[in-house]
Amino acid sequence: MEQYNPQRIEAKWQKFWEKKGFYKTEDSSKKPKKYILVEFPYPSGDGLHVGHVRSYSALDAVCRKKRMEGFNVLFPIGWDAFGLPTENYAIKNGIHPSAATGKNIANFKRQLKSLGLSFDWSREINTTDPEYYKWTQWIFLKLFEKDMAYQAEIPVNWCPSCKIGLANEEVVDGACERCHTPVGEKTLKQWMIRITKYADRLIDDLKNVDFPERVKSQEINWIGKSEGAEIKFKIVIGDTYDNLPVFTTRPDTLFGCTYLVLSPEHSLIENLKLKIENWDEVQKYRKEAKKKSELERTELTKDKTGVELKGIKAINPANNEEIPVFVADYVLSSYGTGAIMAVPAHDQRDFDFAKKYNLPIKIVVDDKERLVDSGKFNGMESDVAKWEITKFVGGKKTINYKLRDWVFSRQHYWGEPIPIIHCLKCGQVPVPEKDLPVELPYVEKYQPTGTGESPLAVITDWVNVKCPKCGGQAKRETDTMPNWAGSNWYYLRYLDPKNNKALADVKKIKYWMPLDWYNGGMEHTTLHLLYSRFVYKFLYDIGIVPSSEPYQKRTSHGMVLAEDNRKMSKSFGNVINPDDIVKKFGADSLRLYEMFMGPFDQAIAWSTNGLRGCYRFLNKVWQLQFKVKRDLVSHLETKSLSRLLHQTIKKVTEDIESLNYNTAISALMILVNQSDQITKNSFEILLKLLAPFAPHIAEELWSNLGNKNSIFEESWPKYDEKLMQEDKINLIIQINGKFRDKIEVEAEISEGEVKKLTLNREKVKQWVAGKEIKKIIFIKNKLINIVCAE
Ligand code: ANZ
Ligand code: ZN
Repeated sequence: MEQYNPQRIEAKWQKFWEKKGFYKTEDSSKKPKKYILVEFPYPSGDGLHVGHVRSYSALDAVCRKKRMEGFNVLFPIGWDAFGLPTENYAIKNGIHPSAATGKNIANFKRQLKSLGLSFDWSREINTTDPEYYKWTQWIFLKLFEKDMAYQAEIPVNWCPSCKIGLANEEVVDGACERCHTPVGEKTLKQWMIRITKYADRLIDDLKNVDFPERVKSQEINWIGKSEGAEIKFKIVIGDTYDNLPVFTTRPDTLFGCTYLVLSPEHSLIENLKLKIENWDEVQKYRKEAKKKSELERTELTKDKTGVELKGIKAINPANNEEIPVFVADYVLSSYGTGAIMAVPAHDQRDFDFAKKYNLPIKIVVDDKERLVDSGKFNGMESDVAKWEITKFVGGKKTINYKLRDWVFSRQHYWGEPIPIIHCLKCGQVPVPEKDLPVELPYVEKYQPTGTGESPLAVITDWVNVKCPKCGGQAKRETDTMPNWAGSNWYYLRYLDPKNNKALADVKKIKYWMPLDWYNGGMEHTTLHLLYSRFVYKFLYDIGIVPSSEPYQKRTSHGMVLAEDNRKMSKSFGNVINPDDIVKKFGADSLRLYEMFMGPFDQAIAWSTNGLRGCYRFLNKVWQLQFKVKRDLVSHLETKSLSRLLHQTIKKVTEDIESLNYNTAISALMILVNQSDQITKNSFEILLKLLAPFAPHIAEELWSNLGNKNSIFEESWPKYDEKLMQEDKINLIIQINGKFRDKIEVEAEISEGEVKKLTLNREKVKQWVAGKEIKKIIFIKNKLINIVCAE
């Protein structure tokens, strides 16, 4: 008997599927459509990770099943290839980023193909291809045209190691998302995108999509909408006055405000320079604050520091009391108005500060949420008092967001050039659409300069151009886009990857969008996911796409950790390379194992034993082909096996939809273990259920059964509710031969089970209490008789 040999069968079927063009997808069809997507990989020098395999195998299983269920399925793949990792890799290895990208893509492609994933390779895209980024630039021009892109001199997060400005989303726990170096600050002229204009819609439209709750809440918290009031305080400077607005979410506590705080960057401080009596001290404090990151400053547990502005006072508008004004770094310049009314009795940070500097602490809301010590508002509910007090002092209701406009320029070589020309006479001039793409010039030196200028700035014959408007001397913008730019809209390009008139044809967009299912990493929730939802809304507003949300359903896979429970990392030497696994065990075992390893959305440590278990299981399926009773007709198959078969169909069908791959596979394992005598028909069903997870072996065994077509041209098995049901019978319980009770049990129940059930029944316990049981007589499907000593 032939042994299971994945190396012999896998390449063969991969070629077969490719030659038949099974995964080429039509852009119109009588079948209902399903657009299923996995986040496209970044082709790094490290090659494919087993984490990629987890996501891709899972969604591949969904696609294969959906095709068998009669859907027109689109399952594309491509490369998200601009950005720092490739640039760093290129610098380190002394090859050009474009050559490095080509090399890495070739490797990734070979690896993905060796897994037998059912991607439609004819739609492959690459974000670094000028024909692709032409449209990334085109979207930028549209944003610019609608005043959604602008330049501003702002302090940005600066990674001293990557020598690059970072968006807030790219700073994780105060460190660079890529290299984990603590982030500093640098003031640079930056391109910004007004994502904040879409803040409300980005929150509200989450109601209409099927995303995991944790994804929704992360996005909502990141956007950080907070409703409050802007209240003006009078600042007394000798005998003149100025006005200072503060943002507060608790105007109801205004009577409890005992001092004001300005952020060190607040412009009022500079304006009061001549009036502040302790200017040197203030100035020194402000310099110190500059060195700290936002995270260090806002840390709740940190020691609060500050300096009073001597010679300056403020007037609390609620009670006209004079209060001191401080500068303190726990107030940020980038939020609200950059100044706060401090209420130490009701705000922890203010409390800590007041304790330290001996400032009055005045309670104004009691534990029943009613106002006290607040003049005519005493006794009012705080929720009502909020807006009443705001009105009383002439404040206005305002909404603030944590979300900032998106820093959209990078001072690096390996990115899409921003298609803007700077002209002394005309200012910022968009590159005319007909001149797109603005191609990235091929240069020998692409190291970051570290000065805050892009390496493109020194390529004078690229930089110096004629102004498209006036024809005068002008310069190209030399910053490039962040590595999130290309992934903002890539799912649209798959619909029409060769189109050179538009980012994609309108009919195709109408047919395929919105996407039905999008799987990707949790770590992209407030980055790519948020950015691409925003860009899609913008495209909707300018009439390019038919709906305002791109993804109907989002799921996220958990990480695959190393066998030692740590993150896989070269430095720990614990990385599992999918190539090695495919070589040794075959792609089917790898895929099956990654689906079986545990709940899909949870982080799971790699287990070589688990992998071996899956390999053994596939061997068992292989052996089963020799046990198939070709002449056994189905109604002679044992009833219990056919019942189990139908139960398994139901389980696998439902579990694939709900991401419960591990339980689907264990159901298949149980079925195989019970299938010692199996009819050809039942074995075929079993193979169809296995096919989404282990497509190669399923196809091979299917063809060994004499089938001429592909198993993937078959339709998905249906279960029969009637056949699934356990037969129930009424069993009679006798004590010493007399009828005493009856019990409903499954027909095939064993003697042991019945004994247990019977002896546990209250009635039976009463009858046999205190008596010795001599023997038990069991007649299958009829009765159980307990014989006791009288
Ligand atoms: C008085 C007050 C009393 C406050 C109270 C809170 C509790 P969220 O919910 O995050 O929007 N705040 C305003 N601007 C700030 C800034 N630039 N830097 C640091 N803190 C700032 O928080 C809003 C609250 O954070 C505001 O309401 C303000 O303190 C503070 F019992 O005003 B509150
Ligand atoms: Zn000009």
